[in-house]
Amino acid sequence: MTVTSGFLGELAGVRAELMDYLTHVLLGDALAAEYVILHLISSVYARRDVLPLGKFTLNLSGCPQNSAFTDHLYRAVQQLVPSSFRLCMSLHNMNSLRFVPRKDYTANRLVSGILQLAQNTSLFLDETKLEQGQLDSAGVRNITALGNLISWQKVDYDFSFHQMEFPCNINVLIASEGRSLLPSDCQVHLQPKLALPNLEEYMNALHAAVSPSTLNKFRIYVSLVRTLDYSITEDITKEVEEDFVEMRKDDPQSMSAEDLHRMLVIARLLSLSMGQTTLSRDQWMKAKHLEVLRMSRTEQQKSVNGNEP
Ligand SMILES: *[C@@H]1O[C@H](CO)[C@@H](O)[C@H](O)[C@H]1NC(C)=O
Ligand SMILES: *[C@@H]1O[C@H](CO)[C@@H](O)[C@H](O)[C@H]1NC(C)=O
Ligand SMILES: CC(=O)N[C@H]1CO[C@H](CO)[C@@H](O)[C@@H]1O
Repeated sequence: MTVTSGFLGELAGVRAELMDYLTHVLLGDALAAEYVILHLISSVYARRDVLPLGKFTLNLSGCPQNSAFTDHLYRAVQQLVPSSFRLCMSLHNMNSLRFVPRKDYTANRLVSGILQLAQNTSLFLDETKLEQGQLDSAGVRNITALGNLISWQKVDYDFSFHQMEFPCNINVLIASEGRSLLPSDCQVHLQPKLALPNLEEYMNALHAAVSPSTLNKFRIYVSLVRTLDYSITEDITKEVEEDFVEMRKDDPQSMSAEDLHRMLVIARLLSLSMGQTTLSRDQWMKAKHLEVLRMSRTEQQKSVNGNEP
């Protein structure tokens, strides 16, 4: 207990160091680093009917294609969490790998599938490896299974005559270049701030510069804040509601109920990332600010893509 309370005192400092490290891994993009931290500390903490609460699937779009960038990003994630799995979403993989475990009645055993992952595994989906071509019907079923994992945090094991549903708690990080085949809770478009002559050298130097004891602090930080309980007071709920009405006053289109829901998820994760177990006015404002920055990027991106021939 003393270890934990001692660590809580250090938490802000560790978070700042982790921010700095991830910003470097993300080629100087601090906003993307913020969202990756929120993603890493997310966890399904309850289910309301079938809806899992607490998950935060992140679509990191704008990742350079034909580059080792995603290899290095995965390497960083892998070092921060207890278990992780990387799936390259090539057409070949999606058409030929078995995603969902299936009961083989002849051999009388369960044939394993990719999505049979241990609880709390971080799943890294690399869509930058997606080439032009056709998904066959098995591939489409596989993508559907992946979509179900992301949206409902469950895998339906295939017992031929029936399916058995296995709830899971898997953080999914999608690295995409442009279009994505999968649903997500939030999309942040990467804006590299560095022009890199040599990615390999830069990343190797970066990984080498982080000491094992620093990495260990990062790991403790991520696992610890993931388990914190969170609640929101009536006063702040009221303030958030008033704020929502205010934001929609001038332009109701600018903010949907879904946007509000996402902002509350972000405010929750942001508070937890600071070791705060209840929402403060300050964190609510910060969450709103992050979202404004993120959405303005998405808008920019839309207009860039819209201008393409
Ligand atoms: C992921 O980001 C890309 C790039 O903006 C976008 O085209 C795609 O629809 C996104 N996927 C989802 C469902 O968020
Ligand atoms: C998964 O993570 C949650 C939250 O961090 C934790 O409460 C739970 O014990 C973990 N489960 C396993 C099997 O590690
Ligand atoms: C849900 C599922 O696993 N669907 C298919 C994924 O692809 C393999 C290999 O082609 C098929 O056997 C599965 O039926």
